[in-house]
Order: sequence, then C-alpha cells, then structure tokens
Amino acid sequence: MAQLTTEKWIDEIKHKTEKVGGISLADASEKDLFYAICGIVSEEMNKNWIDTQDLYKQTQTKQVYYLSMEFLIGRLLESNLLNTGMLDACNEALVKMGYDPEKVYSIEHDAGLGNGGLGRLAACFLESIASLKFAGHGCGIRYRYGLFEQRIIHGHQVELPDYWLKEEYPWETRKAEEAIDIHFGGDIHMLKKNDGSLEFKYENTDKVTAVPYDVPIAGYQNGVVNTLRLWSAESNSGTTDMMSTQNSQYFHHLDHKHSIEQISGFLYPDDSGYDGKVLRLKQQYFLVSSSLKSIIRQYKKNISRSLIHLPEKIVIQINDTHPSLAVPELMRILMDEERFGWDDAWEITTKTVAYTNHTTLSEALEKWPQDMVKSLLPRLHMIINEINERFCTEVWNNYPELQNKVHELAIIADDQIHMARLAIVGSFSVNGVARLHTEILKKKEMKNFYTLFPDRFNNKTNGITHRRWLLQVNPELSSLITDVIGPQWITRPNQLISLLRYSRDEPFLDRVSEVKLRNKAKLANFIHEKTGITVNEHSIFDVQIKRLHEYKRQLLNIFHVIHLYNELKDNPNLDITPRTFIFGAKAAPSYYFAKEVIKLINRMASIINNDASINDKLKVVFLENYNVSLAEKIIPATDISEQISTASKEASGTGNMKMMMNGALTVGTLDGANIEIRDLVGDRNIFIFGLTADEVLHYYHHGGYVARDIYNTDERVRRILDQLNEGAFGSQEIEFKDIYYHILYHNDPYFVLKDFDAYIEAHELVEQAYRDKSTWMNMSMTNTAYSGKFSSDRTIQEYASEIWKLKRMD
Ligand code: DL6
Repeated sequence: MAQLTTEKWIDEIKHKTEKVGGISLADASEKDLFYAICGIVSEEMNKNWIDTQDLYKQTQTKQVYYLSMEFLIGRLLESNLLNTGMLDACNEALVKMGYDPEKVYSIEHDAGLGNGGLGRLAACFLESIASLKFAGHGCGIRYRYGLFEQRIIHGHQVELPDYWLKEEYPWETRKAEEAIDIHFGGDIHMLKKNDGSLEFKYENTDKVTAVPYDVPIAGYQNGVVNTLRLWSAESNSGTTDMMSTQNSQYFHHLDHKHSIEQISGFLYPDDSGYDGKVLRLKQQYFLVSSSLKSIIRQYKKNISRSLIHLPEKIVIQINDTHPSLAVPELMRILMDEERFGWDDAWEITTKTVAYTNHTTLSEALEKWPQDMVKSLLPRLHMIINEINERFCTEVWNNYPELQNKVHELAIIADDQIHMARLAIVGSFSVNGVARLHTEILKKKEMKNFYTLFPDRFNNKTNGITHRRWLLQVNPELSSLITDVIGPQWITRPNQLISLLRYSRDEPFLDRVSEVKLRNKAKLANFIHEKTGITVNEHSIFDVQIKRLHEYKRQLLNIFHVIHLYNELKDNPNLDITPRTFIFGAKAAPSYYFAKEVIKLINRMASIINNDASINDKLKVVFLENYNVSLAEKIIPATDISEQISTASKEASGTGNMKMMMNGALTVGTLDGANIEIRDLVGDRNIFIFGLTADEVLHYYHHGGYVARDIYNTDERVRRILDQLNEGAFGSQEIEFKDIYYHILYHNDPYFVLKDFDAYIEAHELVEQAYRDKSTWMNMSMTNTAYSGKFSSDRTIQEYASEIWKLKRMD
C-alpha cells in the first residue's frame, strides 16, 4: 500500500478535517481527528478491497464463509493502520501535531458484536485469513446493542445498554442494493407436479429485509482486503407511507417495524422467557438465510456452472451450533428455489458445510422446541424432520451396534431439535478447538457420532493473531524481538522460536524486563485513574480476565487471595513478594452465582486494599467492563496468567495464548490448550496443578469426592468457608452464605476445594521463581519463544489445507 510520509499525513488530516468535516485543524477535537484518520485509512483500503474482489471473481477461486453469531473485533483503527503499513507514520504525525495517538484511537467504541472467546477467535481468524492471502469472509449480524456495559456499583455488577452504534461507525458500508428478503412463518402448500415431483409454495409469510453492511478486513501489508458482512434487519414499508392511515393501523405498523428491527437489535437477548427464545431463533435463521442467499447469488453471478459444483467453490464454516440452520436452509434453497432433488441437494450441502464445536458443557449444547421451529420456520421444520428420518433409518439399518442408541443420536428427540446433532449429520467436517477437547468429543460427548463418522472428526487447536496480540499491543517488546531475530516473525510466527537463543542472554533479558516494568507502570496508572487504587508495579501482576463462570473458577483464585490475607493478618511480617491480583469478567445478567463471585472479589478488594496492616503486600483490582480494549492494556503487563478451569471444562482458552506470547507464566490446570502449552514449554516453564480431566470425569461418573471431607481436614479451607458463612466479609451476616452453602451442600461441583491445596502450592512455586529474576526472565522468554505455534496463522493454515482445501492467492 502507498506509504504516506509524516508530512503527508499531516496534510491529509488537515484536508479531511477542513474540507470534509468543515472544521479547521486548530479547532479539531480528538474525535474529529479520529474520523479524519478513519477516512484516510478507508480510502486506502477501498482500492485494495475492490481489487481483491475482482481477483476472486476473475480467478473463480474457492472461498470460505465463516458464519458466526459473534465477531469480537474490538477497535479497528489501530489494527487497520498497522495492516495497511501506515501506523508508524500516523503516530508520528499525531505526536508532531501535539496529540497522544492512544487518546485519538480510543475514541472508537469497541464493536458490540461479541461476548467471549468464540467471538474473538472469529475476529482473529478473519485477520489471519486475509494476512495469509486466503479468500475468506465473515458473515454475522449488525447488532445495534452489544452484550451490556458493565458497571460495578458498591461491588455489584450493574448492566447498562451497550449502544455501540450511537455514533457513526466509520468502517461499515451499507449495501442497500444487495438487500435480501427473509421469510418467517406462513403456510406451506405442497403441490404435486406432472413429473411427480413436489413443489412447495409459501404463503402469508412475514417478510424481513436483511440489509448488508460490509466491513473491510485488511491482511498484513499484502494488499488483500476481505469482507466481514454484517446483516441488519429492516422493515421495507416506510413509516411515512403509513402516516395517512388510521391511527390503530399506524401503531400496528410501528409495532411490526419495531419487532422486525429487534432481530438485529441485541446480541444474545434475554432468553429466559418464550419470546426471548423465539427472538434468538429468529436471529439465527436471519443470519443463516441472508448469508446463504447472498453467497448463492454471488456464485450464480460469477460462476457459470451448475450449483452442483458449489462445494468446489464454496465452503461454509459454522462457528458453533448457532448457525447450524445452515444445513436445512441450504437444502431448502437448493430444492425449493434451485429445483434440485433431495439426493443432489444433500450431496451438495454435506460437502459444503463444516462445523466447529466450542464446548463440551452439556447445558451449552443448543436445543430448540420442535413447536417453536415449526411455527417460525415451517418449511425448515419439514426438512429437519426428513433429515432426521433418513438418518435414523440409516443408523437402524446399517449399524446394529447403535440400534439402542438411536434416541441419543436422533436430531429430534423428546420434542427438541438438537442442533449439534443436526450440525454433525449435515457437515463434512466436525472439529474441536484443542487436542484434549477433540478427544473428549470423540471418546465421550460425541462418541456415537464418532463411531458413525470417524473421518469427519478432527482437531484444530485455536490460535490468536500475534500481529494484534503482540506486535500491536506490545510495541516495545515487539521491537526488541525484531532487534534480535529480525522482522520475519511478523508473517512467520514460528520464527519466534529463535528467541530461545536469547533466553539466557542477560543484557537482552534485562531490556525485556524493563519493557515489562514500563507496561506494568502504564497499567498501574490506568488502574489508578479508573479505580483510585494505587498498585506497585514491582509487585507480581497476577491476572484472570475472562467471562465469569463457575467452571473457570474465579472462586478458587479469590480463595487463594483470602488465604494470603488470612496469613498476613496472622503474621504481618510474613515475607512475601507483593502481589496485585487483577480481575476482569462479565457475568451473564441472570447468573446469580457468578454475580456473587464478582461481589466477593470486589468486597475483598475493598477490605484488603484499605487494610493498613497489609502494608501494600496484597492488592486486589476488579476492572469493570472487560472487553477487547481492556485486554489490550492488561495482557502486556501480566506476569501470571491464571488458567485454572476445572479440567475437561475449558474447550481451549485463548487468553492463555495471548498472555504467554507476552511473556507471562501460566498457572493452570491440565485443561484445554494449557496442555499443549505445557507440552511445548516443558514442566519447568509453567505452573501446572490440580486434577486431570480423567480424574474429574471419573469423579463425575463414579462419585467418590466429598467436599466436606476437605472442609473437615484442611484448616485453611475451613477458615475461609467459615468466614463466608459467618459474615466476616459481608456487610450483613448472610451476605456470602450462598457461596458457603453452594460449595458444601452441592458438593463443590467444580472441585474448588479439591484443587485448593495444589493451587496454593503452585503459587508458592511462583513466589520462589519470581525471587530469582534471571530464572524468571528465562522462563518468560521461553514462553514467548514457543508461542508462535499459537498464532491463528497456524490454525488457519490447518483449516485451509485440511478442511477448506483453499489455496493462497499468491
Ligand atoms: O474456541 C473459542 C472458545 C474457547 O477458547 C473456549 O474455551 C470456549 O469456552 C469458547 N466456547 C464458547 C461456546 N459457548 N457456547 N456455546 O464460547 O470457545
């Protein structure tokens, strides 16, 4: 891409603010500058966007479409500047003009398009797909409101609406001319034609217009710009046309319009009631139908061959089961709109769709009540029924050993439609997201399906884009790395392994350690600004940032903090390295226990941080509204990465990868991708503790664990639980009793007590290791060196060669 000099940048910014924004540069605010710079970068990307699309059209190359309910892309300005090769010059120009680039970039609101690991993975994948020159695009929903904005008020989580689209979003282009009609409900009439074939006519459907908004996804300095297409639900009858009609009709029209717009209104609307569930199902169909129709329209425009060849040109990767209606919807389009018979349509569908599973938690495996699907999507319901009938018959006839398992395999069972089963049956590939996770799918959760389709199952261990999570967020460490091993690691992350040569080079490690200290000082300032808490940058920054869930065990972490606090109260002269425990986590609004844990963390923060007798040896910080931008501030400053899920529960984790890449050491269980991190860095460079997945699963299936035994025998545990029960930390006596009861009366379902001792021991080893700076820095550099394997470039190469069969556009 064309390189602008610093001077040219200043001219361009001036031009944009004055000529386009109508504001003189002298009067321009940071926001004006932000929009001006976005305009410049967009112009630069647009040229390549058009060329990339032309290239795909001319070469008729195979393309992947990644269908996902979430794309957690965070802010885009800085990463777009980086990938278009303009970041350094733009930074210099802003500094020269007297602005702090970070302040200008932080005008951008994080896009409210995702909630956790699954959504961030999708965002990393898009970046790697473009950077590796693969033809691949994202399809999602343009929610007007994100999950929620979290505030902590008196220690409680309070949810505010996240209206992230309040201000103009500079990266999107509305493509009204490419809108698509989506139909819900209605009556289906079956007509028998003269040739004996059936035709399905739809009447009285509710029509919704899906309008695409395209966001460019730039590859790293390679001219490729792919597309993230976000669909917005609109009603196509104008409100003004209705003004002249009767009042009641007008209000009915407004209601209808509102209910249509709700489809792209919120990410994960509350689904505790029936209406909320219907809305979620509508969202899923809306995403799937608009994406598939637009993909097929594009295919027909560019490729003059029958759709029977669709799988040679298109692959549809569904991100978890949320888009698994892609299977029946593609069948519907092929049969009812394109006039294929069942067998051909099935052949095309099952060679085009591939499915990624992201969880083994049974409560997270989606099911829809049959009646709901039948009334909202009557034709899809018929198709799902037929898929189910044919599949069950096949199992019954051809797999006698599975005859007694048909109920567990059936897509429709107990009046519920099991979406993971639908996705497996309708896909040519089913992948898990880390080695252990895939093995659990094959051997346990999806064992019967694995018996049926052994070749379909495969593993693709997750990854993160190292360009964002190292190069962009930690520029000082990145430039030290480039100093010693050259810049090739930016496009070939495996080359980070060359850092091993410097893992005992004291002068180099000293420089790395100074960078970490500066990153920590910067985070300390931010913490002070946001919370008023003063933290010592020389303390160990011990970080747990992720969604709040019992299986992720933030409770174990805070029990450790309480234990240290108790120890210091007993012995104020205890010689411990000062620690700062940093948390960031959102709890689902209706998840009571998770909110109790947030409250406990915040209560301990206020008790410990204000207890003079602790002498600043411990600090606890809960940073509210955890999101991508906050992660970008915390990760470069992390010493200890807490990855402490109950083994077998965390499918992969990706925060673990981001932190190791930035030199943090992991305290973790043998769960998800932690195992693969351990295999690479070796036991001496990671702090592994606790039950293994096999042990956990054994307890679940055979019993034998009694939490109360630990309460009775481990004084430290008893003391903490009694403190919770007796109101030692509560403003009222009853305040944290529920945690006590939950652990003791529900037999500690996530093994917090069982792993407590091993966890404390792991932290004692952390303490010892930290005291020896050169050992610590050697461990830290070893982690960064091995982190190249966890770049999403590696993951995407594997998807492209083993599932998608895509070739790079070189
Ligand atoms: O694969 C991305 C990410 C994993 O790293 C996490 O371990 C996993 O919990 C998360 N899964 C989900 C799925 N939830 N549901 N359903 O978010 O995926």
